[in-house]
Order: sequence, then C-alpha cells, then structure tokens
Amino acid sequence: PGQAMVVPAADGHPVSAPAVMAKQPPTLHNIYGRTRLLLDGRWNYIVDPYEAGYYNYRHQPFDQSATGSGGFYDDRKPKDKTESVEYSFDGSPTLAIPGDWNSQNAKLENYEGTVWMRQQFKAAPKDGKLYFLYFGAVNYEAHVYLNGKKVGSHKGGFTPFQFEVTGRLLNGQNTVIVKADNSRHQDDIPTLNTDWWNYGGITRNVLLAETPDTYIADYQIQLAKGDMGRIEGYVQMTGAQRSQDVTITIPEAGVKATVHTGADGRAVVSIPLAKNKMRYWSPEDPKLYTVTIAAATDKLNDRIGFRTIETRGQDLLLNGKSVFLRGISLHDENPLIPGRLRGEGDMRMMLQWAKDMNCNYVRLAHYPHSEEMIKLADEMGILVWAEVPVYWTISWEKPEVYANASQQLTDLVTRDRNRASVIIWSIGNETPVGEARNVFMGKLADTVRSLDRTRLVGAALEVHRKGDEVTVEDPLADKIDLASFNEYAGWYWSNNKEMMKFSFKVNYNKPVIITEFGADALGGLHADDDTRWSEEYQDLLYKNQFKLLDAIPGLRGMTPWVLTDFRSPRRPHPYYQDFWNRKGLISETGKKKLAFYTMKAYYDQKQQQYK
Ligand code: GCB
Repeated sequence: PGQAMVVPAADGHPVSAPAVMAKQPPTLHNIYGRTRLLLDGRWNYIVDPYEAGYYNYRHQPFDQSATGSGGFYDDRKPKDKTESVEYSFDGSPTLAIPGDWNSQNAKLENYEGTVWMRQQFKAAPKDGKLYFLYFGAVNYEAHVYLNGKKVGSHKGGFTPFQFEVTGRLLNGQNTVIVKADNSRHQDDIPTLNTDWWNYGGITRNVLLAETPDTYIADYQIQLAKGDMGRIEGYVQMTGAQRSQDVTITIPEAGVKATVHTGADGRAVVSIPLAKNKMRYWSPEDPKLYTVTIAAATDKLNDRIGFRTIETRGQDLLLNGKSVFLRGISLHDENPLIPGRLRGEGDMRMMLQWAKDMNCNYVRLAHYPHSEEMIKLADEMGILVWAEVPVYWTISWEKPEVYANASQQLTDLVTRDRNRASVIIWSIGNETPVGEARNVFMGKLADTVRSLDRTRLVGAALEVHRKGDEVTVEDPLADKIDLASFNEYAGWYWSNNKEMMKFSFKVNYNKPVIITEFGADALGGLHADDDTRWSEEYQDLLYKNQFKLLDAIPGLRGMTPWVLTDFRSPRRPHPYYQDFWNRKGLISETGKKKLAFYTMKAYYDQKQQQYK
C-alpha cells in the first residue's frame, strides 16, 4: 500500500497469477529536468461503476488470470462483424488530463468509483536509455497498463509515482490505460471522513521520462541546518556505473565541488561557501540559482534557493532573522470552476490572492499539492507548510495503514526536498490524542526527520478547553518543532459576543503557529456582526481573533482557514452552503469578503513589526 508496485517485465509469457510484485526505485527527483514526453491532453474514458472492465463475472481480476487479459486495458476492437466487444475507447468521450472527472461531466460530480482512461502516444525508444511512466498524482488507486500489459498499481491520491517501462515501449504507437478508483475506505490515507471534495482521476501531469542507464536518481542541495556558510546534502546515483565523480556547480555563486559516489551510488555533499557570495532566498528576495549536477553518465539542472530555517526558544528564524509567518491556508481547488487546480494559471491565481493579502506564507492543506505549485512558491517568494493527508481519525492500529502514511510522507519529501519555499513538513491535522495515535504520529515525526534534517516538523494539533482557558496538551507537541494548533473560538465554540472570554495558555518553549481559525460567511450576505453567515460576522471574528492571539507570548504566525470557499459534501445547508465550506476570505465567484481586507491590514502591521 502507498507504494508503487510493478509486474515483472513482459518476456512474451503471460503474467502469472497472482503477479509477483517488485519494489520500484524511488520516483525520479526533478522530473521536469528530464528529457520527457508529456502525455497530457484529451484521454478517452469509460465510467465503470461495477468494475466490469477489471473483474470477470466471478469477481476475479482479469489481470491476474492465466492469460492476464480480458479487461478493458486490452483496448480490444472486434476482428470482424461476428465478434462482440462490449466497450470501446474509440468513440468514448474525453477528459482533459490533468484534471479531475467531477468537474468535467455533471453526471460525475459526486461519482466515487472506477473510471478507465486511455491515451495514445508515439515513442521512439533508444538503446541504452531507461524509460519511466510518471504520474504526478492519481486519486486514489491507480492500475496502469501499457500496450495491454499491466505495469503496476499505486495507492495515494496526491503523491507522484512511476513505473519503469524500458523494453515495454513500442517504436511507434503506444497505448497507456489507467484504471483510477476514488472510492473512500476506512483504512486509506485519507480515511472515509474528510471536509473536502473527493475529486477523482488523473489530477496531475503524466510524463514519459528518459534517463541514461546510470542516472542521478536523487539529491539534496540545501544550506546546512542553521549554517548559512555551508551547503549540505547528498547525491544518489543508480545503475551499473553508480560509483563515479559527480560535480556540483552554482556558477553565479562561484561554487564548484566534486564528490565521488560509493558502491551504493551515494555521496555526501558538504560545500563551504565563500563569504558574501550568496544571496539568500527569502519572501522579499526569492533568489533562485541555477545548480548543475553532472556525472559522466548523466547531468541535471535545477533552480534552487538557499535559506535556513530554525527555531530558538519561541523565536522562528529565517536566515538567522526573526520572521512572522503571515499566512493563509488553502486547498488544491479552483473555486471558480470548481475543480482541482489545472495548471500554472490556476496556481498563480491562488498564490497571487495570498500575496494580495500581504502573505509571505501559505499552508497547503491537507495533502501534498502539486510540484508546480511548490516551484511557483519558490519563484514568487512564499513560504510553505506542506502536509500529508493524515487527517482526523484514521486506522492507527494497522501496520499497513502506517506504511501507507509513511510512504506518502516519504514521497512528498523526496519530491520537494530542494524547494526553498518549503520550511515545514506537517505530519497531520487534528488527529485525536490516544495511545495508538501517539505511537503512529511519533513514528511519522521520526521518519520525516530521518529524511530531512534541514526543515521544521509540524502538525495541526487540537486544543483542550477547561472553562475559558485554552491549552495544548498533546504528547505529540514534544516531538515537533512548533506549538501549532487549530482553534475555532467564536465559530464552533461560543460566538462573536462571548469569544473574548477565552485565553490561550501555551506551555511549550516553541514558536506558536495558529494553523486554523475561521468563520463561514456567504459572500455578499450583509447583516449586523452577530448574524452568522454574514460577512460582518466573519470580519468581527477575525478582529477578535487578532486580540486573543496577540496576547499569546511566542506567537510567530498563522494560517487562518481559508483563502477561498471550497466544495465539501459535508456542508449541505441549502441557502448558506449548498455544499460549499464558506470559510473563505474570497467567495466562490472570486469576490474578496470584508475579512480579507481586515486580514491584510493586520499583516501590514505585522510586516512593519518584523522589519
Ligand atoms: C478543521 C479542519 C478543516 C475544516 C475546518 C472547518 O478543523 O482542519 O479541514 O474544513 O475545520 O471548516 O470546519
């Protein structure tokens, strides 16, 4: 679970049942730095609620039968008029990929189940090269077939995965068929219960990437923890010649260093920087350097920013200087269409809205957003809290559920570990304190630290209320770097009139980050500020919140809930909600609500304070 599985390369013999699965190497880091073919565009699709294209009438999977065939992935056409075939991709409607299906066909708005999608493409595979079929994300479970043969399956809706397809590509026309299933299950990550739309399908780019047979699989080139004078990281080569010299150059910063990878293909990187040679990345100056990593057999370019992030007591330091995180939470959803963000334009719109509010920081809730989004944050100078969908009450006791969560976290870190914008890895949201959960979350914290020492570890914790006193009492707080929590004073607890009675006592010597507060307001609904759902209510709640929160010693940032209204099946009120969560500071038509301007004024003031 949570991990790409692959069927052994087809050798002319039928795949035996059940297929033997082998572990794949980690997904390629810096996929956009590779020679690649984008397989995006219009894909033909077949909606298959009974999974007739996957199971036979005895409910046995076709792809595990003796012949391995019989499913829709055969892409069969009748040989002549005597033959019946009950499906056809030819002539079926198409979906724009990347793109969820819910927003592209009104009948699929609420659909949860299987859809088959087919794309055809031309390839000219070269000898001595490796080929990878790479998916930015498919929600939730994907089975992938190339030219009628299964290449593997994957679970997890927001992280990339790949299958090596060297030797399986045809010279000329190729067909890739994906079975995507967005059914929710208790034992998945996320679990059954969330507060967002369960958009299904191939929601991010699909690529065919080419690498040399010995290639740079992964690397980290970042400043060492708390040390602005040294680059620290590693390079990982994969392939027969994996032990070789690798040179890292950053021409603009005068950096050039050669390391030698060992028998395991790995080399540690530690490069001292000359004094005053580097412009450090920050929201005010999001400087990116071209970094080249070159081995004899492979070469990659990246655009990398260099900055440090650390805590000192309750202080939060970016490049050694106190910073206040002027943030906002957001979903990977375009409210205007609505559906998952479809590309750079959608992403730029969302991040620009955050900037219009004078934000220097976003919480990309509640799951990994796309790689392009993180790159845009790098470029636009926006700090990022990145999260995995360990949300609410998942199955804490089951080892396979932990393995899935841990894999999603690993895939997120593997993808984004060179992005300067990402300063915090969040291991979950509002998970309920309890023995099995504490063990589970504690292990996730250890895992993420073992993957990346340079960033902070956070989680959106819950608070305890004893009368009017609000505290954080969670053993997980000891394992993370921040006192970070959600609180809903004035909305779920109490109301605007009475919320000022609350006081926060946060007894951790860590920076305090409010990961959520908020109130619903229907855009354009105006009333007095005691009236729920009005813009005035939301606006006053924000003003009250600022007073309550400014009284917390150690307050170093916040990401109110949420930038824009977003769709949620949990929100059925016919007039106020209509299946939208209305806590946005921007409405579903793109109109800024009153509280947007209040938030901006508060951030303008914080910016002055932390100049
Ligand atoms: C929360 C959740 C968020 C919800 C929000 C709400 O605490 O973290 O996902 O959407 O509250 O609006 O209730």
